Amino acid sequence: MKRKLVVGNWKMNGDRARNSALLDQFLGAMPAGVDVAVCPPFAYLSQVGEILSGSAVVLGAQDVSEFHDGAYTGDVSVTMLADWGVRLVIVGHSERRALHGESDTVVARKAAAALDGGIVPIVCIGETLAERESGVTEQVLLRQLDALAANLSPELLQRIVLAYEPVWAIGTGRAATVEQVQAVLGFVRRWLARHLSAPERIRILYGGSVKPETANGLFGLPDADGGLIGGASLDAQSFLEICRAAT
Ligand code: G2H
Repeated sequence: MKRKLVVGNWKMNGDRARNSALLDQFLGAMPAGVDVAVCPPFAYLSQVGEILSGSAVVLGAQDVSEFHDGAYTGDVSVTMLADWGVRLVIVGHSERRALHGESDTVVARKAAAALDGGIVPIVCIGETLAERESGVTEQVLLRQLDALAANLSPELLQRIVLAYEPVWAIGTGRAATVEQVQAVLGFVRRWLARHLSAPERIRILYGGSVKPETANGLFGLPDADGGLIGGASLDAQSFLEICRAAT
């Protein structure tokens, strides 16, 4: 069985004092047997990278430009992320898709840029509540996944991490049921099988209001290889409990 991966997505939260207190508490009790990463805002990558150095926790980022350099005010390139010691980057989070108009193609290009710079992209996919209720969940996922296959060679595709995050379960406290999650993860795994020679090697995470109480059930699913954790990753005890559930 693959080792599970638990990623804390801090979103636009934190400050120097809180970051340091959170990580001190977390690192002091971090369980073995699970891969863990945290993705602070860009502003704190340097601080968090220093705190994590020498620990087993991987430094991640929340976004990357699809471009390598140039006149892209406010953007951060993969080379810059690598310079900070970043090894994982979230791309296509639904908040970026919805609030910054990122299309499936842009998301796929960001994943390609990350891989080109030696950083593993965690590509987020997921449907909105309206899409689920109108019965088009699989079509939406297929559209998002097909954009990846159109922009990444099978060799590159084999190196990504996927995160299924139903938009209606993000930050709402309304987690998807284990049956709903497994149905989608199984669908994604079958899509991977059509495109890759080793689909089982891809890690598929679940994200969306994961809490210590729900982590065990989610991580026990046949196709769940870990979690992308937002709100609960800002509390050291909750994040520790979720990481323990993944061991
Ligand atoms: C989903 C998740 C982390 P939360 O966005 O990416 O956040 O756990 O707060 O729903």
